[in-house]
Amino acid sequence: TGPAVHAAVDLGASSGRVITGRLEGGRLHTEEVARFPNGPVPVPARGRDTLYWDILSLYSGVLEGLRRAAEPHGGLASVGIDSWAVDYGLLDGDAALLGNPVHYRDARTAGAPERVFEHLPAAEMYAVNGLQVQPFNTVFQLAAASEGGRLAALDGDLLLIPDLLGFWLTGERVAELTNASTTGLVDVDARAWADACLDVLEGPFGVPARRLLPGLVEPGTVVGPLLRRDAVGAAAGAPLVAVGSHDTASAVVAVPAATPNFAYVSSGTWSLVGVELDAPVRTEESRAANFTNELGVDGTVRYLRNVMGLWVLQECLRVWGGEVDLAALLERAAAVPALSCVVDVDDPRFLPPGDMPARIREFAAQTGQEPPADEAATTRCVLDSLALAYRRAVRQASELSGRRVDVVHVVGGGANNALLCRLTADAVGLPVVAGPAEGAAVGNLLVQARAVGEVRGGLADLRRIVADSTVTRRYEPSGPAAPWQAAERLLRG
Ligand code: LFR
Repeated sequence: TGPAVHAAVDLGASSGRVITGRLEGGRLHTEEVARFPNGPVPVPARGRDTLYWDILSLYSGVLEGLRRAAEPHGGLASVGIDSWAVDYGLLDGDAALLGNPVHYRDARTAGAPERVFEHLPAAEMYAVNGLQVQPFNTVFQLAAASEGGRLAALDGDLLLIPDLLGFWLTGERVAELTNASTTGLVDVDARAWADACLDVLEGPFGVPARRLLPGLVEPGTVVGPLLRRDAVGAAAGAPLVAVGSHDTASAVVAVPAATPNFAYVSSGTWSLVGVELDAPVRTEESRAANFTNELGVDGTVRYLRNVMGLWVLQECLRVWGGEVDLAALLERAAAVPALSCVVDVDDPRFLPPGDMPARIREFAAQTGQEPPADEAATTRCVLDSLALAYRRAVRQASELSGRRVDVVHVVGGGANNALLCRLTADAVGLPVVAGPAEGAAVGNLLVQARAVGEVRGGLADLRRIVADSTVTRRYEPSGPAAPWQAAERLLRG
């Protein structure tokens, strides 16, 4: 028999992938066996559209990917699923899916945080869950969804996206902890559901949270074997491992760092920028800077901030139409003078889908800047602005946590964007090490391999495997800091 083959299901906001991995001689060899599109689906409703995820199409893509992954090997050693965070499906008492999961970019959460804070003030909530305030945190989505007592009678389950797919594959209901920590309903010290937050949902908002939420499991837990040979083919019988099911948690496992003094940018649709800690930081300064303490693999804390990420560029490309050649566009963007125009990518106007080039022009006009003249200049504006946001987030993460940072690791699809990596090194003033580009899948695979006993050790050991298996690219900082400081002052005053 050949080496054991594991399969990672990694669902991102713009595509889903099934990637196999096998360990040989201390190296992880990966292969993409399936890729399927994903994205927000606006559906007309009274008043305004609702944005959904097409969960059934994702489920079909997962099934087909698992069949393909298993077939040549006559089976799989294990399977793990990770995805974006916060979103969920609701099941009724017969475990039937109740409606399509709503996309976190849907407008239903407008005003929801403020309504929740009337019952549990933001500072008190942060003391418990350590979480940044994003309007789409599950706790706020549930408060919005419950309007008019709509969820009060519900007697079933609430499952986050990877746990929902895992339930369909195994019949087992769990809440994996790294992803659950993004709901706003987890006590960051106890790594358990947080009574104070559940009470608010159950009282004023009438959401029967304790009835709906399954038991929490730490990443690395074996959930159960895949059922349904008719659906998953030769993958049937393989154990499903609850990996770091939040994609960012898996991506941070795959940072090929050799020391603790690193920052990371997990760069995909979002850019998650921060450091890895042993314990949460919940100072008032941290809360004011909207830094989050998400839970990581092996008892770690992912201390980070969400930066709007390549989403802004993805939406530009969508608006410009299908014919844009990204490589050529990036080449032209590289020739545009640096920092000609910058925007605050974290401005809420960039969160919903829409005409990003127009929003960028509007932002430029409001801040007294010359708006970008064409597609290349707009692209350069987005990349300069992202690098500027990374500079701020890396520095703040280091200052607020006291963790020294000597190097910035970029993992995820953005590791392939050489211009963005170079700008990041310049903006932060530190070396950037880019890769692996499939960070979440790599972290997913290694946590599986360890759970089924194929590798041993802690995060440092897993990271050595990543380093030995990845061709990384290094970017040294060049140029003065002054233009970046000036751009920062322009945005922040
Ligand atoms: C990245 C990510 C972020 C989370 C956002 C929304 O893919 O998981 O960590 O804040 O998506 O779920």
